Amino acid sequence: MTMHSTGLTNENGERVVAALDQFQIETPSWGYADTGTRFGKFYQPAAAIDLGDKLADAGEVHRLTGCCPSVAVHVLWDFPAGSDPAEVVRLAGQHGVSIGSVNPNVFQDQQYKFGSFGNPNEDVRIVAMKHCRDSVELARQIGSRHISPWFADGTNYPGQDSIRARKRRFEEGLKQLHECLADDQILLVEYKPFEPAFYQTDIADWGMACLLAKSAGPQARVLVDTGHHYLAQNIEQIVAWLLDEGMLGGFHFNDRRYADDDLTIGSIDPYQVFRIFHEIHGYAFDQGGTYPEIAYMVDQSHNLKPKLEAMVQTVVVAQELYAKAALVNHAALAVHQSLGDIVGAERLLQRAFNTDVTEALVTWRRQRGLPDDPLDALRESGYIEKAANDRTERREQLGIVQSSSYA
Ligand code: PSV
Ligand code: MN
Repeated sequence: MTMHSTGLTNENGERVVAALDQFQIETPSWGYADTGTRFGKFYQPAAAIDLGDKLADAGEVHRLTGCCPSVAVHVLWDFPAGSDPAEVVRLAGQHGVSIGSVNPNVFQDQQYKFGSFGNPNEDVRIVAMKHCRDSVELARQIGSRHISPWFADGTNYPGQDSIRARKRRFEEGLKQLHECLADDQILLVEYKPFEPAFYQTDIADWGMACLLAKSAGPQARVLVDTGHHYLAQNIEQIVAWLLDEGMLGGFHFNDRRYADDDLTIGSIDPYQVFRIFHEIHGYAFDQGGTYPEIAYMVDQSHNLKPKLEAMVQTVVVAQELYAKAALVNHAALAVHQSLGDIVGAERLLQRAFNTDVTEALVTWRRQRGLPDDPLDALRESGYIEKAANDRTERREQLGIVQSSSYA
């Protein structure tokens, strides 16, 4: 058997390299800043203070991993009133990254107590629409293709509002928002079964998101946040259905043990992530090797792990699982499936999952001038210590107090 320089067979080595070459992951600006739970925050001296720090950190993650060229931004958090979009683009470029998805924020202000697009009050719906349209315009100005609103809308008690009326308001709102997209922009519709609404969320699952995206228009797709599912839910089945419907727009990667825990991807159930990637590779195989356009994004809250380490770890684990899933032999799988050979079929998945792809990843990185182990390289670089010193000094100068008040 001929061996590839990756330690795998030639065929498998090529599969891994081809898979990694088209797998890019967007990191979120909010993953670099101090975050907490509703009980409080534990501050980190190296946490980003402003967008400049976030872009610098994202640039460092891309420099180490070679696969994170863009950064997701949250409009209210990253573009305070008066900020200059051109300056943000320039700053991102300076750090070797670009601005990726634009996330409007229609959940934070007092006026959104009863929702945004689903709010019974038309005045609030108009304000929410204006903010979303402004976000689309901002995305256009900074050359960003993905508009990624997340709606915290819903109700907390039975009878609080008409579920059907809220659905209609969403249909109407998303249609209107879709109208102002540029030809190359994509509207991502994210769903979540609960929180902060605890009786019903207006876009509670993939089916609702898919219906709304279809009725909004041809440039709307569904965004699968891996943490936004009930525990026993089969996420890869959802992914397979969305792929088949041509409606899978992107992912927010994170892992969870209970609910929307925002833990790092693969930390709890790596086989689940592998199975999701397996569906994507299988779909591409059926399309003659062409991969669908999917925006892979991280959406995690690194409260206890050092933020940069958590981000690099996330990216490396995602690459590893994506590479493992690429090892499934789809032609052989189809034969086992047609014969009803359940054990043979499953063994193909298990063997791929259990294959050590470390050497293959190292080879891929060496060929691109990247460090063999991005996490070790980060730890040895002194970047985190320097950021901690610089940012602590800047906080003092700016009078920023990292108090442990409730978040
Ligand atoms: C909501 O839980 C969510 O997943 C949305 O994507 C938000 O934009 C993000 O988290 C950050 O709060
Ligand atoms: Mn999300």
